[in-house]
Amino acid sequence: MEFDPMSRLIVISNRVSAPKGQSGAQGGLAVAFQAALREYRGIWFGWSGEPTDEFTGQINFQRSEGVTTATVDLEAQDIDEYYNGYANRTLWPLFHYRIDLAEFERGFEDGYQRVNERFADTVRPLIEQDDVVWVQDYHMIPLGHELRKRGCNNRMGFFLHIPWPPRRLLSSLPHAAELVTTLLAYDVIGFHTDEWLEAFRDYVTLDLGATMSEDGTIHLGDRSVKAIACPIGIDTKEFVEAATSTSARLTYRRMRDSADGRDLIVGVDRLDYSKGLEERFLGYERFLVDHPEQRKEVFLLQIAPPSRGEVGSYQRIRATLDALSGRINGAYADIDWVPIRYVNQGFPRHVLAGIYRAARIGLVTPLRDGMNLVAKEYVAAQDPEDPGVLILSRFAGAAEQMKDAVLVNPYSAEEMSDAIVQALAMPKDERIRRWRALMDGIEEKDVLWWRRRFTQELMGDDDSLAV
Ligand code: GDG
Repeated sequence: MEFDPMSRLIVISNRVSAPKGQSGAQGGLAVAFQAALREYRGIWFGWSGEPTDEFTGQINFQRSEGVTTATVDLEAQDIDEYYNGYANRTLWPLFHYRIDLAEFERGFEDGYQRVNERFADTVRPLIEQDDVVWVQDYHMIPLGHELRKRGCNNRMGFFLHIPWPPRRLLSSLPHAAELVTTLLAYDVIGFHTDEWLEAFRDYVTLDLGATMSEDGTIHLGDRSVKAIACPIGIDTKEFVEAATSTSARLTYRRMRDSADGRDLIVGVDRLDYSKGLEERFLGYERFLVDHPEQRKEVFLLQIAPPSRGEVGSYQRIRATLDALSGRINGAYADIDWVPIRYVNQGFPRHVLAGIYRAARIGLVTPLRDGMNLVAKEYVAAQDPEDPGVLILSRFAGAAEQMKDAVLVNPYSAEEMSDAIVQALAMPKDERIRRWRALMDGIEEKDVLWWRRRFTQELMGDDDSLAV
């Protein structure tokens, strides 16, 4: 398709981040969308994050630094059923292979459908004839279909930030076929990895009866959809700068001083069962048990800001980790050493960057993860002359790209313990060689690459881009 210079980009996601100016550091994704919206004079639409007594569809527009955001408030029942319900109690666990945690309730399904219809009704009048629409993530799967029903013939893309589950697993979702069929309303569907893409193709060909042409286009009825693997990156340049900023240097010093000559192992994750924190603590405990001579040579700093606290499975994982960190510390601590510093709060990005840089090991061990940006941030923050070692779960989407990390099976405490030993003993030349290869990867495919790769497929606007 030829790029139309008149096309605007309409990004739609559950939550929206307005630019925060020079002082407020933001995640790479927010920065990437804002840059895209400036380039294409677009609008970023989504839920404000706020409740309202009655849904009116009234849009709150804000314009800041060349970016227009448009947000709506949702009723408490919508938030319960759509966000805390279907999105985070049904789809999130199921798509992360946790069928044991998935809750199937008709009320959630109805709420999800209702909110997607409300979003469609609200955003539809904002979409002009030549606009291109890009919908984000599992909260909004049926939105494209709802927009088509409302006469929207624009180019529309969808990106899934979490894994796509295997076919047999997805079949356990009531009305899975209907839900997946709505996805075919989009023109382009993006996943982080080949693995998720293949699982999606399996489902639509084997369960929905779609066919696939040689270039990977999926055909079902009158729809033809391009499904691609398009791995997200971080804003690598910005993160390197953050890691060498004055504030990061101060944090680095503070960490080194408090480490008192010991090696720091760091983990940074939203407090989520998919991130494998329990298994990480158990793997680290295995290391302490198997290598008593190394015990007081290291410590683990686990930063885990709480998330989705209204959902029962998140309350339970939090309680489990409180108990487990307490037990491990009680069992192995000495008067001058504690094995785990477990911190339930978030930190500014430049502080995180300084902590990453001070850490000899980045321990990133999700049980399942669409991509995992922490793995990439850890690499970007390292000192090129003396880099640390990334230990990465095979089940993170990032493992498909980051083959020079020490890859582990997070379910195996022994493998995790061995990987820690290997990383601590790794000679400097091997650390540098592995880090360089990882860094090359995240420099080449950063968040800008990701955004351009997807919009190129959607808008056909940049032939010069290497794919
Ligand atoms: C979803 C998918 C996919 C964490 N603690 C703090 C903090 N963070 C930041 C990290 C990182 C981000 O949050 C987490 O990103 P992840 O990729 O690890 O995970 P999800 O939130 O689950 O994101 C995931 C991603 O979407 C993008 O497609 O990679 O697979 O699950 O940037 O640094 N940031 C600050 N303080 C903290 O304490 N400032």
